[in-house]
Amino acid sequence: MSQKQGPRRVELVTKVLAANERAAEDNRRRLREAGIVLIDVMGGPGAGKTALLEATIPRLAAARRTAVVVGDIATANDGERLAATGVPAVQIVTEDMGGACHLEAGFVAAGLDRLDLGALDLVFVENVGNLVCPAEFDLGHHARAVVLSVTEGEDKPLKYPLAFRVADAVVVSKIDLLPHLTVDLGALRANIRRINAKVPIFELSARSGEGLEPWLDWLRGIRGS
Ligand SMILES: Nc1nc2c(ncn2[C@@H]2O[C@H](COP(=O)(O)OP(=O)(O)OP(=O)(O)O)[C@@H](O)[C@H]2O)c(=O)[nH]1
Ligand SMILES: [Mg+2]
Repeated sequence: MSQKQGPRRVELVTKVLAANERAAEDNRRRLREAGIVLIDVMGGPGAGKTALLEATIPRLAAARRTAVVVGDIATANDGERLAATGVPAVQIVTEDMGGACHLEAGFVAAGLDRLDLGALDLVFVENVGNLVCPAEFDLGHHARAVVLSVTEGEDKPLKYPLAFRVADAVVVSKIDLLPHLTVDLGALRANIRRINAKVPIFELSARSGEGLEPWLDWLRGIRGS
């Protein structure tokens, strides 16, 4: 990049983030007025975000009226999977809006527009599968969880630190696969701790249900603003 482009690019990025911050504040106000908690679920492609929500939503059903806003670059596959849990699910396809590799607060606002907020306590956002960009955008959420599957490698928290730094919880997913892998779970935990010393870590399997209860307890404990 030439020196000429540098400052202009910085200015543009600053404007994009400032516009996002205003939209995030609007979301926060709307959610506060409706008494809704918003939880953003991030993670790389295939980490198990949708599977985690498919396992989580029915188990919270008695305690929380839940809906989901899910972002993908293309397809409504995840929206259809999540709607099958019986809760309202809004699919955001970013290809229709420039192909963003993350959700922005304005996209989430468009998702909230399509929900009956008066009939909800909890909205999950499943962010676009990406361990980098989603972490840069405030959505007006109350908490953020990053999902990392045991097949992705112990070093990922060190290589993609921002997602782990901004996370309020880390879900280590697919632990049912551990007998087939050589992954060092101790090293993975230590790497998460190097980036975020105090973050709660939930090791679980959406497939077998093992380890889900502490994650559900954490979710139940999140309060709105
Ligand atoms: N064995 C096992 N497989 C899982 C588990 N969770 C998810 N998977 C599988 O991992 C693959 C990806 O799962 P998804 O839930 O689609 O992952 P995702 O993070 O939502 O993917 P994107 O939204 O495309 O980024 C699928 O084949 C799932 O069946 C689990 O706990 N155990
Ligand atoms: Mg998904």
